[in-house]
This record gives sequence, C-alpha cells and structure tokens, in this order.
Amino acid sequence: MHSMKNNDPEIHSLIQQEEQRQAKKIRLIASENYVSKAILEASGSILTNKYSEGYAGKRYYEGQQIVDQIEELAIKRAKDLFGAEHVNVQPYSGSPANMAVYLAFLKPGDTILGMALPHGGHLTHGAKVSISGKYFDAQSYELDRETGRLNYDAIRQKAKDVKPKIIIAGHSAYPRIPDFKIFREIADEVGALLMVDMAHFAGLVAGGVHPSPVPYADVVTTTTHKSLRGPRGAMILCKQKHAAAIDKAVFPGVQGGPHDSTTAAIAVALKEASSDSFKDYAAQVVKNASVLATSLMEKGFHLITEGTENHLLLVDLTNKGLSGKQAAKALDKAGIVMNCNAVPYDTRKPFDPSGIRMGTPAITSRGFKEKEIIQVSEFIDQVVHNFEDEQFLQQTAEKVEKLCSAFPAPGLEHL
Ligand code: DSN
Repeated sequence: MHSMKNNDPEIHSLIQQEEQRQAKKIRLIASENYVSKAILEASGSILTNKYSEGYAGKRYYEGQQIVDQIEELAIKRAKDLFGAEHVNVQPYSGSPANMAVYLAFLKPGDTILGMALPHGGHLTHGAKVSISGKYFDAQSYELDRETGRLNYDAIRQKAKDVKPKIIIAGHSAYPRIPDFKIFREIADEVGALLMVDMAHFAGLVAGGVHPSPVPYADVVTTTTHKSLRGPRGAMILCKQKHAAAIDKAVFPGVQGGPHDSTTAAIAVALKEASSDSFKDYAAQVVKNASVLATSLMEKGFHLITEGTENHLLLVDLTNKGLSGKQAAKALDKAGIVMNCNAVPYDTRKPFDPSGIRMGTPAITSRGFKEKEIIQVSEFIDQVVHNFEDEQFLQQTAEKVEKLCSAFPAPGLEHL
C-alpha cells in the first residue's frame, strides 16, 4: 500500500491498524472470515474502473470484451459448484439480493413468511424496520419454545393461515440444519415459492458438509463473504424458469452496474471453494464449532438447542449473570470478538439481549483445530466470570495475541 501511504496517510494508518486487529484477535463473528491474498488482489484490481450495466453479450456500454468473460466464468463456477440451473453474480450484497427476489415475484402488500428476527431470521426476511417488512405483509414463524428448533408443524399451520407468496428458509443465528425437503412440501401445499437464504452456510454446502437447498428451492440467495470465504458480494441461484425474472430484478430492478472487481473476486473464491482443501476446511469449521459447543456446555454455558450442527453457536447467558452486550464488550477487550444476539423468546431488548453468537469460519481459516478451540473456550469462560476486571481482560488479550501469532491468518501472513 505504498501509494496510499503517500497519498492518504490517515486512511493508510487506519487500514494498518485494522490489519493488526484482525491478526491479533480471535474473530468469532459467525458471518466473518479471512479471504486469501488472491481474492484481495482481485477485489482491489483495476476492474473497479469499469462500468458494465447489463449481462454478458447484452451490455449498455462498450468495452466489455474482458468483463463478459470474467462474469461468465464466475457464473459457470457457481453453477458447477452448487449444481444450479441459473446464477446471477451481480448483487452487491445479501440484502439487495433478497430485495431482487421480492421484486421478481411480489407486488407491494403481498405476503411473505420468514423466521422472526429475534429467533434468528435476517432483517430482510420481513423485519418491520426493513423494506421487506414495510412494503410487504411480512408474517413470521418462530422457534419451538421448548427445543429452540424449527417446528415444522407450526410453520405448516402458519403457512396455511397466512398463505404467503414466498416462504423464506435459511437463517442468521440458527445452529441446526433446516430440513429443506419439508420446507419444499409446505411451500407446495400452500402454492408458495421457496426461497432459501444460505448466506451463513454456503461454504459448508460448497464443502459438502451441509445439505444443499439448491435441489429444493425455487431461489437460493447467498452472500459470498461468510463461510464461503470470498469478497463482500452475493449471488442468486435459481431454477431456469425463474432466470429472466431474477436477472431483470437485479438489473435494472434493484441495481445499476455490477462491481466487476467483486465479480472477479467471487470467481476466484469459487475456484478456491471447489478445491479438496476447501472440503477439509468446511469439515474443520463444523468440527471446531462442535468442540467449542461441547466445551462451553461442560463449563455450564446454556446453548440454544444444546449444541450445533453447523458453524455457529448461540449462547443464552442468563444463568451467568451478565447480558449479551456486557459479555461481548468484555470479550472484545480480551481480544475475542463476537456479537451479542437475541435468543428465542428473549425478554431483554435487541441492543442488549441475553445471548452471544459465535462462529468458527474465521478461526478455522487461520488453522485453529480442536486443541486451540478448547483454549478459546477456556478464555471465554474466564472472561465471562471476570467481565468487570479490566486487568484480567488485558492479560487475556496478551495471551490471545500470543496464540494468534502462531497461526498467521490468510491475507495477513506478512505481519
Ligand atoms: N450481518 C450478517 C450476520 O452477521 O449474520 C447477516 O447479514
């Protein structure tokens, strides 16, 4: 970043500080990761100079000889990796991707049915504060009060009651594997389309350690930067019969020109995700989450659904005597970064809920395995019990930094 150092030392210095932060902390935000140097290079390439509204062979501006090939390669790689009939790689991120699906199939006021936000749904699945909840009649299903799991009988009944045009599965804070076949059956019973937002677990699907929603869903949306370990972007995968509606909804419906540098970086990420080493990575992500869950439960932590089958854990801290925000703040000071999170039927407010969410994609990318995960669980346990002891938090941060220094993160090996 020599040019930036000369041209804009302030931003240069801030990015360097962020590099240090990412290198020295245990990053457990379930939706974050470390991308490879190759993906960073594509993201920061001269493709950022190009405008390319439209699709390959049908652009509004000229000079698309190279960009068309890049976008077609990204699409081919996504189709091959996920077995999809049609893929659009242009959405800027997950929220615009989901908006495009609604635009493709809905009119304002139509009914959608998604998981309630406090139960692990995403903002764009119909939360009242989101356009998805303001422009549509957004109905929601909740998790079972006893088990914390999806209750398919209740979802079926809700679908019959509200008759949605779209049912949304795939969630942001659900530690279990949804049954896409049952969601398909429910959608068929009420004449709805099935949309699966696989943003969180796309990398696990790519790595073959999570069932794929692609055979069951009319449309699958995903970000590319979570467990899939690509750049900040998104894709929409769909059946061929929906291809024209989806493409038209992305452009010109929701967006203008695609970010070609991101498209190239998505293509690189998809190549990486097709490798055998990515299969090993995905398997280790799940193994690490499972070990972290077991180790925390042994220490008296209450995990929603008593464990995990994917990359994330949701912990209710009520029995530990501190809130999710208090825990997340203390852990951050101790070098362990995660987010506070509502738990199902939470009695606390969303900004200071009862739980914390953590995931293993990023720490697995830097090579943490079972031994390090046990160490992480011990750090978390100790911090939760000493959350007001600033000196203890500082000492833990030093231990965290030492552990991290033995596991250089992808893209940050130069530090
Ligand atoms: N913000 C993401 C998450 O953390 O789950 C979802 O978009």
